[in-house]
Amino acid sequence: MKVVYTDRHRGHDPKVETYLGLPVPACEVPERAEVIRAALAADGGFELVEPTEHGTGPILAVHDPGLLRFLEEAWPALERQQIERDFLVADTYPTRAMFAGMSEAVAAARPEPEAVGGRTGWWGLDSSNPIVAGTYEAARWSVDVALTTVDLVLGGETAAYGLCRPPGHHAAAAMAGGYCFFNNAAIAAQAIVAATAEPVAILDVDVHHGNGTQQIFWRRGDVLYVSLHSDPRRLYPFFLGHADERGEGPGRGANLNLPQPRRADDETYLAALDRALERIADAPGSVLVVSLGFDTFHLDPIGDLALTTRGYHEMGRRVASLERRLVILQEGGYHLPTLGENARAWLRGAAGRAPAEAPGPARSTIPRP
Ligand code: OKP
Ligand code: ZN
Repeated sequence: MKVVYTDRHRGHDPKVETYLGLPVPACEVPERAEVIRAALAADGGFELVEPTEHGTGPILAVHDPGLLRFLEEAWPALERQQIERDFLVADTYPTRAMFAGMSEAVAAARPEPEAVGGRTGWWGLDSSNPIVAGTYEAARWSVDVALTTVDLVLGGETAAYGLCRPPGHHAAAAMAGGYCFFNNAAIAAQAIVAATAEPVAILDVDVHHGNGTQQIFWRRGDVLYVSLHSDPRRLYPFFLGHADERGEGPGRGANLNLPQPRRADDETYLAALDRALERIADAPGSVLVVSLGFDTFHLDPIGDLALTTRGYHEMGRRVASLERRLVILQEGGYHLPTLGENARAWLRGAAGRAPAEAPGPARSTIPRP
């Protein structure tokens, strides 16, 4: 299987994020992509390819031009104002209650602030999403990784994997958040629709609900979004991801959320996955975009489910059994010691290969006659 990877993600290198206002070591770090790349390179069954540049057109097909402009300008604006710091995080957000009672027209006409602090809140969801000097460039390349993966699959590959970093599924049309700046999977899905005029499905198996992907395609009937995730009553992004969110207008019924119970294991999770796959099999289209997260792992520092490496192999196998072409894009997963093996297991399953270590009792090494 081809793996799209570039080292240009490394400039997005936050050392800290804030958790409830206090600095903590950053979770979404360059080493994530490096351990996955190393595990896949060592496997021998994967071929690494560099992404090609796709420009801003496919981004603007999904995102507000203001978000792109803000992300491009944020760091230079800080430098111009000689605000000395390693990372930028908002502290003031346009929370909906601030506008309560005002007509939609008045609320919608409030202008974007000029100060970079105000703009960061305007275009952001949460304060645990640091922007650093290299964020914009890395986020742009992450989109190019996704679009190059699309090119490979539309060019004839049955499946390809884009090692996107930073991830994307929390980014809405006009909002960054949750370690995400541009929505790689949404941009990829839109590019597939544009190139093939076929409907597309997105399966999101990150532990967090992909609120951004849901928002972008909420009123679209041609892009089905199906997500398994920890119940938002317990986990980020807290305000979306409930089972009763089903899409509206032409998108009515084209959004399926399957919130999972705390510590859900392989068996529980795979049963829910089968429901997700049945829904996708019922929908037209020949390409499936997978938002792939490994923060469902039992040791993940920020997730609360309990999947295992064997579970990932089985998940990959079941997703491939749909017999759709697969554009597999990396989202979260933060337990660095196992991230590489988990990605390897999932992708081997998707490629129809056996798990890396044979299950059951060790086979005899005595040569047979
Ligand atoms: C991104 B992806 C922990 C705060 C976590 C944001 C989580 C974003 C996850 N200190 N807040 O879906 O893996
Ligand atoms: Zn996640």
